[in-house]
Amino acid sequence: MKNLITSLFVLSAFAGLAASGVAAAADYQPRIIRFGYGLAEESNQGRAAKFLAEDLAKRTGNKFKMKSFGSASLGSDPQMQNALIGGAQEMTVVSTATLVGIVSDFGVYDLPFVFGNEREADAILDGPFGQALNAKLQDKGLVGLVYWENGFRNLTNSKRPVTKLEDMQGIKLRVMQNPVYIDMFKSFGANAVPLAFSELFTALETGTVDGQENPVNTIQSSKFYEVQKFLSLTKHVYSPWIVLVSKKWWDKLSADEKKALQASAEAARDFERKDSRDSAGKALEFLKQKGMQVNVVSDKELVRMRDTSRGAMQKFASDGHVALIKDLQTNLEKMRN
Ligand code: KDG
Repeated sequence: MKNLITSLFVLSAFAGLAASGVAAAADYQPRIIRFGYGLAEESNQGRAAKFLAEDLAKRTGNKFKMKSFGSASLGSDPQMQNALIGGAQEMTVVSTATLVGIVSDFGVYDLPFVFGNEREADAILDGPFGQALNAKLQDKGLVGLVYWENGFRNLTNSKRPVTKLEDMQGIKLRVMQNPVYIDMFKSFGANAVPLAFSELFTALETGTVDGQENPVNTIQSSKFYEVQKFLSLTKHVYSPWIVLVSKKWWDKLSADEKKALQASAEAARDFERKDSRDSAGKALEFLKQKGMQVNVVSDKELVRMRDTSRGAMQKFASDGHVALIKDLQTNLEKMRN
């Protein structure tokens, strides 16, 4: 009898320990991160989001569990920005062009023909200029961690090849919801139609708009080749993405957690830029194989476009951004000399 009682006691002790162990395990909740983005899962943006989640889990021993939501399933870029500000979502990656309603200075990255190549873009974005711009997000409830590459933007449309400025006359061209893009394409003679990215494919498919402009990686991953015939390589703007964190959530993190998140974001940045650049050439070949008629716009015509778009730059400058533009130009001149 005595042994039976002892065994029962030992068993119940083990059960208690096991339960408390399970309880301890159940009590441990990894920090959940909802990371929203606008492009398809199979895109440079989606691959970088996956890389970030894996790197973060590895770097922190699964202390963070990042769940990625692509194809604007958590909302458009502006909607996700607002969700972060309100604390309803932890992270996103968005186009800097959609941030101008929160910090108008981000419109400087939308000015046409500013960056000559990716090297210049990386140096400005990752250097003091880009970091100073990021700092302006903090009192708006956002933390900018790093910039990723959307890339150099090119024109597509269903009407005709754009070989010269005049070919844009009357084309209903979807642009991002951003005054610089609207002013730029109006100056080219296009009928600029601001529209959220998530509505773009349907707008092209139904003929609501005739064309759009995006990097070749996006044209491929968003299947625009299915509804666009002509691709004209202009590289008229270098477009960054920015990885954002909700400041409400960020402020609850420890110093080590912030350090880990920043380090993973930087590792994902380096992965994403390489992936985007390695993919761009393949994307262009893919688009040709899918039947897109591709033309390279001549330097002479690009100079005409740049000169014609000066009005958009001047309008942006006159809206309180003269010093910002001068600062960017000084940084670029230093790099080029
Ligand atoms: O959510 C989509 C954005 O991240 C970005 O791709 C936007 O380039 C963009 C566009 O044309 O809207």
